[in-house]
Amino acid sequence: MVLIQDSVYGVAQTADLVLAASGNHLTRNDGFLRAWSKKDGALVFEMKTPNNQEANTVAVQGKLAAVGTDAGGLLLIDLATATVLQTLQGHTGHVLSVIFDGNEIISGGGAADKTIRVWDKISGLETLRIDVGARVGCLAVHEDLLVAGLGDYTVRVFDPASDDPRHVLTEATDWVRAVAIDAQRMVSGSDDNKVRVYGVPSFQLVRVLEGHTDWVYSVALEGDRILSGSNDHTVRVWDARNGDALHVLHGHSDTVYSVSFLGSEIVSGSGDNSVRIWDAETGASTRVLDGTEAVRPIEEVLGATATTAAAKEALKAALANGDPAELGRCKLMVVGQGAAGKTSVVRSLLGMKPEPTHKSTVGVKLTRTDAESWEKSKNFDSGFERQAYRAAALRMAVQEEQTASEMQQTLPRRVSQGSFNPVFTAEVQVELVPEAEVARRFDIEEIEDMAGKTQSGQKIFFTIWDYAGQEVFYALHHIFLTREGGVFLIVFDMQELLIKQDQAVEYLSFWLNSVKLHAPTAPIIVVGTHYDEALVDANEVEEILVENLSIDENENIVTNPAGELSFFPIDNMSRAPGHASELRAAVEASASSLEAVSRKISLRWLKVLDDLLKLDCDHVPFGTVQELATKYHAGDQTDELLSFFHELGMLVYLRATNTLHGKVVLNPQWLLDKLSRVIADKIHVKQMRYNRELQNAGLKNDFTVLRKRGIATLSLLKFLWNDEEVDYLRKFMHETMLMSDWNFHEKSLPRNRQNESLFLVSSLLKNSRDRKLEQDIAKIQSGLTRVLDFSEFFLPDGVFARMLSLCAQYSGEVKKNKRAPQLAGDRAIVRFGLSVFALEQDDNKIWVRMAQDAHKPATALKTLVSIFRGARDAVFRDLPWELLLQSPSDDSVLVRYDDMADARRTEVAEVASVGVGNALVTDFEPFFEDGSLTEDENDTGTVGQASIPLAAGLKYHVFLSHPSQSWTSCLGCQETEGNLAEDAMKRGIRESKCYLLFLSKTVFSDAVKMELEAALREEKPILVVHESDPNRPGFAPFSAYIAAAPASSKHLFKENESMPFQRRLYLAEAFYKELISRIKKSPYRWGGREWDSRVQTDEFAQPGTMHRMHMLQKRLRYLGFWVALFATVFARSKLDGRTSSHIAAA
Ligand SMILES: Nc1nc2c(ncn2[C@@H]2O[C@H](COP(=O)(O)OP(=O)(O)OP(=O)(O)O)[C@@H](O)[C@H]2O)c(=O)[nH]1
Ligand SMILES: [Mg+2]
Repeated sequence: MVLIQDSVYGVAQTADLVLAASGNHLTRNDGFLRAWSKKDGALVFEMKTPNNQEANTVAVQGKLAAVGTDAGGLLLIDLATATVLQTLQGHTGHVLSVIFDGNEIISGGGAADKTIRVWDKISGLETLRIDVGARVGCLAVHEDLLVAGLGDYTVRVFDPASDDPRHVLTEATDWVRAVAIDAQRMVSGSDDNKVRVYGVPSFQLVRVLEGHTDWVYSVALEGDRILSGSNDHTVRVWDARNGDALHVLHGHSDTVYSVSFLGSEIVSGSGDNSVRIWDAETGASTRVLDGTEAVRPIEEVLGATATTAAAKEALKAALANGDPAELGRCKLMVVGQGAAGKTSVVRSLLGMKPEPTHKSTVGVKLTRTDAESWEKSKNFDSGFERQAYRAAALRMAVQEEQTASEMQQTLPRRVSQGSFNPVFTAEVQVELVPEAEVARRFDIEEIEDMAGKTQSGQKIFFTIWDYAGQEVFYALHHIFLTREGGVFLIVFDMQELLIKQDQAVEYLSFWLNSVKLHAPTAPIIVVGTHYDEALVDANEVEEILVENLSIDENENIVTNPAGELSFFPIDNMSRAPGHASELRAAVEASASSLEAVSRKISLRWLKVLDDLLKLDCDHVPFGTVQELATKYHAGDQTDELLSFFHELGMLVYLRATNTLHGKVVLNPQWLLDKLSRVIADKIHVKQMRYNRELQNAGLKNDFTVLRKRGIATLSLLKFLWNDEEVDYLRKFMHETMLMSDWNFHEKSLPRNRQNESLFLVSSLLKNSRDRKLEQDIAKIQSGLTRVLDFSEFFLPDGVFARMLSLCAQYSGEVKKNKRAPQLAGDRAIVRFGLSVFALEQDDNKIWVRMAQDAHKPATALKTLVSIFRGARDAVFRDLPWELLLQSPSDDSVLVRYDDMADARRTEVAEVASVGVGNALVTDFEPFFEDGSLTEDENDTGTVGQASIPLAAGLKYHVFLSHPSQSWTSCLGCQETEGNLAEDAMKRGIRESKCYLLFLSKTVFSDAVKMELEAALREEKPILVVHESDPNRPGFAPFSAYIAAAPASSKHLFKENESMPFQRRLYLAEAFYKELISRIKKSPYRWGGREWDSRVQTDEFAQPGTMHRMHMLQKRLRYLGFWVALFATVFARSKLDGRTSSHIAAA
């Protein structure tokens, strides 16, 4: 027990307890909540505020206390166990007032916050926020009326119907610091020294009580008595019926900040650091409490704790509602140069003994741990049971007094407009665990045990991703460095930094940039290893880091309080038990600061994860997860829950394309191991090269070709992947642009394998040491030259390799004049048919030089820029870059593309060049022969149209559904407004061969529903195309389309039958190719004819990386029709109609 040394700002009472919240304005760090037994005045509870802020206000409900502190702190405390049940986060400044209202907590913020917030007690979620625009001095509630006394001199009365006050009372002439309300009256106290009494529910002023000689800080109501406490050091008791002053209570020697009235007992708290209890009848002070009283356990006052039956009920309710749980998981990503000591740092964190020999990590190594003990955890579980216990214990603590039936009703009902927590909806009760299993699976006693351990901010489990440092693995980074759920450790060898400063600094800079690019807000902890080396001086290292990398200015970097450093020096060879303790503490603190880590999720999500992990598979189809989620009424959240678990490093779920999205990798290590069998560096390759099995399989030569030239045979891939999921892994690598088709003759293959599929793994290409390639590049007489300039930030590893990959793919698809590209890691010569060009990377620039005699150079360049955008998007969207044009008349002049486009638009003659001086606009005309370059995604180019006759009675090939913004922009249709009149729409559909629907987020408007019905009635074939880019505004997960589709046509929407659309010039033709091949494979016969050989498929056939299609509900007559359809669509045909458009035959 400690003497109260600070002002008592808030008091509250129950029949048994008196509570006081205190703090110190001067020290600002001494907040306490205390409670005394009323019976004998014993001190039964004492808790320092966990955030070290002064406690301004307290409310009590049974065994629960709510405390508002400075700096936005609002805490729900279980008095019985002295634990913080919930930390309610949201207020931005001091919390000045708090009250309980049934299952809700209502709080008011001070001048920096000016809001009233309503919180759900169980979930801890904010369910309503009212912005009142003034300091909220005090709150009171009676039935459905909420009263707030404000700093703008008003009292406002709210009801649940609206955020707008029902009454605004303006009688006070200064701050209103106090309000109280019951069925008959509402009382306010203000800085004009007056207490005002209003009638309820009229809120008419009844009388003004005068007597206080200074500000009125607090008021209370009990029956016909009014109580007020003031800055004049007195407490006054008034008769509410006539306004008579009954008692003036003298005793406090400083401001009375707070009063409470219950039965015949008055409690007051004062700036004289004491709490007084008074007899309301006599006005006598019966007890003075100052914190020095004898101490007794609170159980003696509160009585027995909950029963097993209550625990069971609480568990059932928590499961049924899918109560919120804090997952408490974090992804710890360890990166840095090869042999920097990354794995050793992980070992230090885990308390493992030093490993003096370097066993280089392959790919990425995952370790799971919990932070409390920093021990490797053997069993990786979802934490579902633990979280269910916690939720149940929380419910028990929060809801003891309520009956089980009420418990089911406690989830937020009033989620307001802004819906702060969209994931958490529990209108439907779900049996997460069957009744019979509950008893078997859960140990009810655990809940009772847990009652005291339900603090928020529990221990955190880490999934440690130890990345290999060798450069070839960087290609994997964009896939596995995640944005929100993780902390980064950038590890470097301090000795290396001191010896080879330039190189080490360059590496560190690369890593800092990479992390900034992939996770712009993630905490970064920089770790310097080899602290044991004699040469190493941490201050010298710090100086180098500050000087060369301005490491001290990077706000994401966690500073090391010991020695005031921007990094954490460590000796990984140390056997001292605590040698990593500072690092551990920094990791834990950074993790708990992450929103994703403390985010509350539903137990339903956890149950989905739990079921998935129980399957004990390396991977499952997305559909499996969807089914599970649907079972637990979270089907519409499948995508979100998977993305969340992905961010926290628990599984791998990528959404960029259908293949990626179609499989959820539950064991990331499985995927990482498979990938790093192909993308391996030379240390690991050595072991493989002499592998018996490889020789026995006759693949030694294949392996050499892969290592030397990045070309893999299918047999080799099968061997490396152990014949497991070869198709998926191939597609995975394709779609993450790690691999592309290699459609060229390979002479090193034996004759009997000449037809085998080949692939290019461009990240294995080494920088050129090939004189021949250099000479060949030099020989190219360059025509148009364009530069992709990244010098504003940096050019991450992998962009160039991906460009090569895509170029090789595209080049292999062109039939005419096909020749294999000549490739190296930093330069290449590629042919797109008759166009030859050179690609070169130097520093932060990529140079693209078309040969002078290139066929259609402007078109080829345009395709290349589109390819680059594809590569950049795969690596990182926000990567800044600029497109420069080299003057055809003077090699030394570079001009920004945007400047040039502007100049042409505004018809000026000259434009500033990147260096000095001006350039003539007309010189650059050859670059603009094929239109604009800036956004190929709005301009998918032109494809020759097939002339396909239409049957009699038909006027159009396609009726294009209500064109959405995204659809029209990608097709280049003109924007249309309004709807077609119903009969025009019906006529249009009747006169069209088919109906085409492009799915985007808000597709199912009434107009589209009508069209769809009309098309169904007319038995028109319906073709569905969907937005496939999750980063576009029109994107929605497929489940959302299905959910939104009208019942009559739901059966049409199956993901595997819709064709994904990608907005890339170089992919446009692949779209047709896929379409045609699907139709070829289709079981339908076309009007009795087989595939119409007259259609020149080659014209359209550009094998692509993707695409599934089709959605043919009805038979189609002619294949040619489809060709025409897409030819027409992509040819930006004249569209006719308003919202709905008909695309005429060519
Ligand atoms: N003396 C000393 N040696 C260290 C320290 N940290 C790591 N080493 C040694 O440095 C070598 C490389 O350490 P690793 O932890 O395997 O390096 P890594 O960064 O994981 O390497 P890759 O996985 O290949 O990228 C090993 O031989 C370690 O024993 C240290 O603090 N002091
Ligand atoms: Mg390692």
